[in-house]
Amino acid sequence: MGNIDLDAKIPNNVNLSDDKRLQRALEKWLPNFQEWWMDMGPEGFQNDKVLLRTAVSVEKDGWAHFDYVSMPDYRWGIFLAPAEAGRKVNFGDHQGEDAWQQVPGDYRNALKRIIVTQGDTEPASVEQQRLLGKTAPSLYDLRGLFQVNVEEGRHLWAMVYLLHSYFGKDGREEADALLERRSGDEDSPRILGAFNEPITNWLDFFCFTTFTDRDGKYQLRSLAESGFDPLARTCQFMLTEEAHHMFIGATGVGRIIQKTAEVTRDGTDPKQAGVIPLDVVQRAVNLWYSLSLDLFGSEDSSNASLFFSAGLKGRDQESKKFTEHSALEQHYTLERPKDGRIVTEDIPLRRAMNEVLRDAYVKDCEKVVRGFNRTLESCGSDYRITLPHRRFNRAQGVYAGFHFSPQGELLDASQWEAKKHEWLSTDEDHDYVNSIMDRAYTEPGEFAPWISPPARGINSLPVDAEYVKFCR
Ligand code: BYC
Ligand code: FE
Ligand code: FE
Repeated sequence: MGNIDLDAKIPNNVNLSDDKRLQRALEKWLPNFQEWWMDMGPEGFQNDKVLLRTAVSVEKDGWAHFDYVSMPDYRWGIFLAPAEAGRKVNFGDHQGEDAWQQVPGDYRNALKRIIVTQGDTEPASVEQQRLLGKTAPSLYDLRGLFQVNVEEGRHLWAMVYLLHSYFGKDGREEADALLERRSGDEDSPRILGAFNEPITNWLDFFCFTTFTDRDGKYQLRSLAESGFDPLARTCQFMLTEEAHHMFIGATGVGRIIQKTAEVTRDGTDPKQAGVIPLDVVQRAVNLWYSLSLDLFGSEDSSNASLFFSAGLKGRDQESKKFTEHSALEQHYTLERPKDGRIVTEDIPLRRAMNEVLRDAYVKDCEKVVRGFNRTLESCGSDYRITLPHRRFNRAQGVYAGFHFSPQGELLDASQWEAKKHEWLSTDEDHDYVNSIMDRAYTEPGEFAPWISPPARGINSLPVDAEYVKFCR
């Protein structure tokens, strides 16, 4: 069960060869995906051999098989976590009923929307990151970027499998549309805000994988609780890969601030030394954290209420962490701006499910930032990275349309205008960062001067291993 049929045209552990219709549909989609990958995937490195992790089984450790592959030959495919016998719907109005193996008719549209929204983010991130290889700080980091990219490509496959398998003709149309929208495109953008923002340098990339991939972790965890069993099993397996994306992000930011702290310990000006000033890092953290908070949707949401009632989308670790799974009687106390101040309001818990999930996310981000500050402390720096308040710079939900400081105080437009360049990445920040990230460092063991080497290499290899072999 756990083994993946790697010889098939589309590697899978869902017995694809037994379902000729589905196999035909996916084989028709495959060349479109390959074309999209060649057009929108990492530019300039498609022939090179990259030390990539590929899934060969979905059992513990089976998905961490390393080999040198060129990215277009990566084993994209369809891997679901093993089925749990007798699984039930574990929350909402259908609690205790058998988990659905087919789409529940009443919720078809809601479910399709969740899957399309999730699916859309995966290719979007590949598009956002497609030029970064040209300024990679090392072979180690180049490999990390490509590992993230191919896995996001595979996550797209995971959602397309669900659309093709369970949603008929309109599912196939949605799957096609996932290859047609483009990140940042004016006429046909990606669905969610953060996935249309440019990622022009490695500071943005590491902040994105720290904060935006972490939104992915929480969205996938809540979908791994779904009463629609194929979605739950798909997301459960995706989560195993997601952890590495966040590792790349958090260690990347950590290595940048480590280098800056070390170089400036004796009072050297960071820009003179060609490293990234810590306030530039702080502004990038503020930007990507607030963009990622928006991805949870509105604090008070009838969609979220429906998703929970219907058993489609649970809370973080719904089955493990909670004892009461109907969420019918409880309330959530929300702070919202009203008449120039913040007032509190109780809303039914089901309507607050986006905010409940965001709470778990915020806690996790706080932990990550404590790690950054331990690094600064151990390098003898007094600087501390902080997370802005969750009201800061929001474009979705009850705080959108207002201005808040990083401490969460309500500001008027002129106060905001006067300060925002201190709080959010500026053009000057980008110009400086882009000016020091002017080429790729591609000799084994070589690192750009603005980042520390990692503590250890990948798959027990040394830091100076040849993680990417160029075939030009
Ligand atoms: N940008 O009730 P509301 C990942 C829309 S990341 C633009 O507030 P709801 C990854 C919303 O669609 C994980 N629009 O929220 C990471 C709705 O539109 P309509 C991605 C937004 O419906 C890195 C309206 O506002 N997964 O995997 O509960 C690399 C009001 O809706 C935004 C998912 O998101 C926004 N930020 O939506 C690669 C899971 N936020 O219907 C990958 C699937 C809200 O009025 N998605 N809107 O036109 C969902 O479950 C939900 O759709 C949301 C919240 C979480 C997005
Ligand atoms: Fe993903
Ligand atoms: Fe990811």
